Amino acid sequence: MKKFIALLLTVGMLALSLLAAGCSGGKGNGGETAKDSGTAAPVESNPSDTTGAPVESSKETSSETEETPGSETEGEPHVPSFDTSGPWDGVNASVKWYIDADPREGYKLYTAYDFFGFSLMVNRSGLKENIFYDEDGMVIFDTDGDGDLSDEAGYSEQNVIIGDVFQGMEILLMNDVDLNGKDWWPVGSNVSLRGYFDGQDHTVKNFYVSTESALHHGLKTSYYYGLFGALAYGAEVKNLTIENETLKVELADDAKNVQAGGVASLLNSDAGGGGVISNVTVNGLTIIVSGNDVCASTPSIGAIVGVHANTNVQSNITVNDYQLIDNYTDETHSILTQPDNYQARDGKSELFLNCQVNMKAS
Ligand SMILES: [Ca+2]
Repeated sequence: MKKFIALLLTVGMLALSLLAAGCSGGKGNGGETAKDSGTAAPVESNPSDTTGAPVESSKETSSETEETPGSETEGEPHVPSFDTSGPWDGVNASVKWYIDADPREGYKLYTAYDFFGFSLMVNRSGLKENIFYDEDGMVIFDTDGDGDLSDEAGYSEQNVIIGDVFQGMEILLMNDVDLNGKDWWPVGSNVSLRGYFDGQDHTVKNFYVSTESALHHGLKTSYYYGLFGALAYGAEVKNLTIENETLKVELADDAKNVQAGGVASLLNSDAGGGGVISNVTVNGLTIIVSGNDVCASTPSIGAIVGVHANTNVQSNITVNDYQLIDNYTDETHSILTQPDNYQARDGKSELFLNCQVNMKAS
């Protein structure tokens, strides 16, 4: 009888471990599927529904830990896992500004790492992928590419949030940030930003978006090129200076609906409230379009936005030193841009109040 029980236990444990192996394998696969579905169609689903409860609970736990700092001061001084003060490294991100925030005061971005954390939160919201972070609020990435985050430094299963499109919320830029010439993932690449971004007269400088950029950060393909991708549901971008921006639009066989703009790629339709840009200056914008592809639809290129698909007035926007380098050789789909260069299609020039685009002197 004892032998029989021991046998049962062994079989049971074997089954359990098989189940566990199946689960961890499924995690990786599930992630891939989420990425695929994110790219297949524009995701305008219900991110507001998915952003509710877990966000609140994560904030509660973080504020609880803040109220009991006593034990930490007695031990070794805490050394942060990462120095976020300098220019962006093109990889890492912080969400500390989010988990510690009182949303009533707005979400405050202080560093380039915070700014990328903002992009990551919006874009992962579209991908429906969780964001795990360490005790300093640095996002944990799968550095060894095995599809498993639990083997990464600083991982804790409790420290997790889901993405957010910031519907009706204010996001404040508190400093100038240097993106250091790295591959930028436009904020709202596969889902629209819905919040109010106030640059507070600060500058975001030195960034680059190419076909590869989204790939580097977890999305296979993005059709959006700009500091911001799509703005919708009343999203705003205001009081900001952008400096030294390059958009490298390479059109491949599967390219479609490519939209590139110095500030944002797409101001979405009026459904829910469109998107609004005001008081933004771009100093130094180069858009390079290349490729030769009969399958691609016409790429929409504008110095301010690629496509203005709503009836909101955009105001006080200036682009200086704009350069459009056209190496696109598809005879059936030449680049689409309107004579004023503000945009490529849909919006009327009357919807751009007190705006100008100054070409780079050749
Ligand atoms: Ca890993």
